[in-house]
Amino acid sequence: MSVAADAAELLEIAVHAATAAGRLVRGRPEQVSVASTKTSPVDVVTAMDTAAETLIVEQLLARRPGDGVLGEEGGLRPGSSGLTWVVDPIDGTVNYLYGIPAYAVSIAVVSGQPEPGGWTVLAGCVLNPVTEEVWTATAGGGAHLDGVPLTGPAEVALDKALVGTGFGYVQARRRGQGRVLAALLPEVRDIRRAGSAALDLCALASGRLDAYYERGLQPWDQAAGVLVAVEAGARVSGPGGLSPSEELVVAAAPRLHASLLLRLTELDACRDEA
Ligand code: LIP
Repeated sequence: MSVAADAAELLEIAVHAATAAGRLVRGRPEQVSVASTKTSPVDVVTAMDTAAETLIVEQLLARRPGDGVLGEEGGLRPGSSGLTWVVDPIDGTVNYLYGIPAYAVSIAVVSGQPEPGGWTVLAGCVLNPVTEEVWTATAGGGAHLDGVPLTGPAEVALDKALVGTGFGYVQARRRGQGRVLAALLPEVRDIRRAGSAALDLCALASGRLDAYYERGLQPWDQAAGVLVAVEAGARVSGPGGLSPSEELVVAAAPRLHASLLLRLTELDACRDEA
């Protein structure tokens, strides 16, 4: 089977699992409560995050038992096939907790090390259970929204750019992000904080944002969304133009990407404030 066919089959498996999880998550109980917290008291996990991840892992391993899985809630489960699924069952958990309809199921499959910079993302999908929009991409195969090809963000000047961003869960990180945001705000069209990196990267790929940047994204927050943005034609990098990573993700059309990355570097965007 050719690489493209392999990728198409992997994508079909991802979409199938995301659709099942989306159905489960959409059945949001009236009262959603915090089951536990992680890196800080505001970094929350709900019972639905865990239930959705369990369902996704079952679906993926039923089709591909030899693969590994890196999940936001369950961590890394190594495989023997050389492929690893990178899973965020609910990206935008705080939105989910508050009933804000901006959260997503994000599933990607990678070869290589299951970490940004060490992996090659082969296929990915991001599903918004509320709008039922499904963004998909395969490496070299382009990006689509509900099957329609995406052409990516427009090239605009920084001072005309609608910029998406987000903030971490730890105070020192947020202080640093607030410093950068305060400097950038008067220099752009406006800022949007939707609360889900996966949806932000897909919004960029769909031309609903001109640029996006965020420090602190975990592998599962960015795996599928970065592939969708890249395959739609955006330039996506980390600091210094290297691979996108937890340090920083910057995404936009090539020229805007260069000016935003330069400005974020000047603003020392990768420095937290103790
Ligand atoms: C969220 C990201 C978002 C970021 C939040 C959080 P989660 O992921 O998608 O961009 O600003 O702090 O990391 O925790 O909902 O999976």
